[in-house]
Amino acid sequence: MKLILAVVQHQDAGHLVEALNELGFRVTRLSSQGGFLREGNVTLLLSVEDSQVNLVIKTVREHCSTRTRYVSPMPPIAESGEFYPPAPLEVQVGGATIFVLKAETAKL
Ligand code: 2BA
Repeated sequence: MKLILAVVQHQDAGHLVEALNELGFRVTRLSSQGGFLREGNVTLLLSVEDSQVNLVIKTVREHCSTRTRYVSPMPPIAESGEFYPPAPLEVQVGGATIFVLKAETAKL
């Protein structure tokens, strides 16, 4: 068995969970937050057979898009009377960040 953790963007999570359910996968959806952008994202938990890992990854790839975000860096300490606002930093987010871990499942 494998435990798959998939960090995905909110916009993609609904369709992705539907698709995984239609394929027969059980999914737990957790609200999470990225440490860098401090924006909400979604972490999906799936326990699957080893042979199903590739199908899950393929399905995630099909439903998750890369998006561009712009982050405003902290302004530099201003010299007397001078102010140069820093240019926004372009950041590519997604499609998804996936972790695959060995797992044993027990249902109590
Ligand atoms: P965030 O931490 O909010 O990161 C959002 C995006 O910002 C990242 O997209 C990446 O392009 C950029 N980024 C993150 N840390 C950076 C840094 N120190 N310097 C420059 N740019 C940085 P993704 O790589 O697609 O990650 C999307 C989300 O997936 C992350 O949100 C985080 O919640 C999760 N994630 C990504 N890598 C992870 C890891 N190694 N461990 C745990 N969670 C991870």
